Amino acid sequence: FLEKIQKRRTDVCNSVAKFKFNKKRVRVLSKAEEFPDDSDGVVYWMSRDQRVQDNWALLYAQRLALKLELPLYVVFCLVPKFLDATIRQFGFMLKGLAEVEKECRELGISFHLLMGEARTVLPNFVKKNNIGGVVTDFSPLRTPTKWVQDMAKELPQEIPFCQVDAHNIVPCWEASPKLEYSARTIRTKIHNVLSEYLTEFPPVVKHPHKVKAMPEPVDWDAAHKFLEVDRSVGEVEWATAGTAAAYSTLESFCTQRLKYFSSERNDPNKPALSNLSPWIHFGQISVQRCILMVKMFKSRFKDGADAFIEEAVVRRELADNFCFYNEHYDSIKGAYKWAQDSLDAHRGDKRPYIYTRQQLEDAKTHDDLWNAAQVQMVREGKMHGFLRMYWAKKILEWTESPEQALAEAIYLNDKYNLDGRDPNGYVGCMWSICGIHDQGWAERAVFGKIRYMNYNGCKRKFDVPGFVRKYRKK
Ligand code: FAD
Ligand code: FO1
Repeated sequence: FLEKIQKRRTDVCNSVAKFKFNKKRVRVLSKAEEFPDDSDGVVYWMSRDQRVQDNWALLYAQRLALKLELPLYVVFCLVPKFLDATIRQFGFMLKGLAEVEKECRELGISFHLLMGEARTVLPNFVKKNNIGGVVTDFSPLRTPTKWVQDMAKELPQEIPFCQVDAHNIVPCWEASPKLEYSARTIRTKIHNVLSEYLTEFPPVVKHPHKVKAMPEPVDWDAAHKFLEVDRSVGEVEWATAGTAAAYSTLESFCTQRLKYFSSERNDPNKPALSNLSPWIHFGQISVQRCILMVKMFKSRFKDGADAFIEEAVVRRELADNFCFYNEHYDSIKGAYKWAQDSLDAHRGDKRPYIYTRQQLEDAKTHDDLWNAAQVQMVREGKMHGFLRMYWAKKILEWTESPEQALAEAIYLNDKYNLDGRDPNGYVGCMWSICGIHDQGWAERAVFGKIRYMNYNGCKRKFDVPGFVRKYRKK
């Protein structure tokens, strides 16, 4: 599987220097566009896309470094806290970065883990190593966006600084120049240009231009000590961090689950999902790679492949579009007017149950299916996609207000899911609780026109007692 992928890259071309790089993936963030003459290196400031191969940002940085005959540095700036991430997510991320460090060393690329926000640690690194230009990757979320904006201010003005969307197949700013209403409106825009962007990747090659001295190995213990996070959340057994494990998950998906993906992906008792979201969230695998691989199986499993492309391309890029163009992407204020008005009109409706954050977190509601879904998320770090909708909608029904419901859903989703703290998550919670990317439905108590889901609806779709038995609280 791995050899097949590596061969496909070198078949495309044996070096990114000769590859026709699609400039629409790049945004220049600085006034400066040219490297100062006496530069001693190029930096790729890695953040969202934490992998070496199949990474358009790293490929762009290497292409510049090869052209200017300069050494290449990859720098990751570790923050002590990130939204509600715990040791569970940071541990997974750091293990994946250790694999990046190893792969960089083998390619003669200098990998550095700096501790602190980029604006406090990266400008010094740039000066100390006389770096002539910085490339970074793209996330539409407000915290990473602020990191990039602050960096653009802190970097010396003569240093070119650019951003590459290495996460989406169609770059977010190319897919649409505005906030899209639903999957229906963005789908056509994406499919119209997909063939231009869904290309093979050239390989990141062994870098010929040497840094003065390769860095000391990263002190991963110091990195763990540096974190100021909740250390009580257990690590996840089923998912091994890193790109190698991501590839084997992709392989098992294509060979064993893709054929059921279309028909059984909404049944939490059936092994039909790709299970790729933790590695996709941390950028340890490229969605573009996943799609290229799934397409190789399309002749055998057409429905599965089409359904996967819809989810992993259209739905995922729609989530980035929402967070990129709507600053209130995690607030009721970010919902459509019809939804805000409808939730307001039912603000005074009596809630059938009211639960506190602690009761929700401890899976102590009256609903055994909801509790089982919560236990699955806490225990395995990944709640089944179909259940996330039911789970979030019940939180709307069982809390004082839509604002509180959204806050609880986001808090729990970000704290326990490995794939949390992601545009997909904010959109998932907003879709469930205030109907973004959805239409209005028959008006009812509490929900207003927000799409309703209930226990009996789940019983019609899958074996609820079977799922409850698996995740009963120990
Ligand atoms: P698969 O069904 O195999 O999908 C493959 C990939 O397609 C996913 O990894 C994801 O990148 C993308 N995808 C699938 N469904 C969606 C969707 N509805 N919207 C956007 N992209 C999608 N996804 C996250 O990545 N992080 C989250 O924190 C998250 N929270 C959610 C919260 C709620 C309330 C809801 C309703 C959905 C949430 N989702 C989230 C979307 C979806 O549930 C997960 O992406 C999916 O379950 C991840 O598991 P998988 O990779 O096995 O999914
Ligand atoms: N990005 C960083 O550049 N530095 C970090 O220390 C960091 C920690 C982190 C922890 C959990 C998590 O889910 C994401 C984290 N990210 C970090 C952000 C990530 O790279 C993406 O930018 C975000 O997930 C937004 O898409």
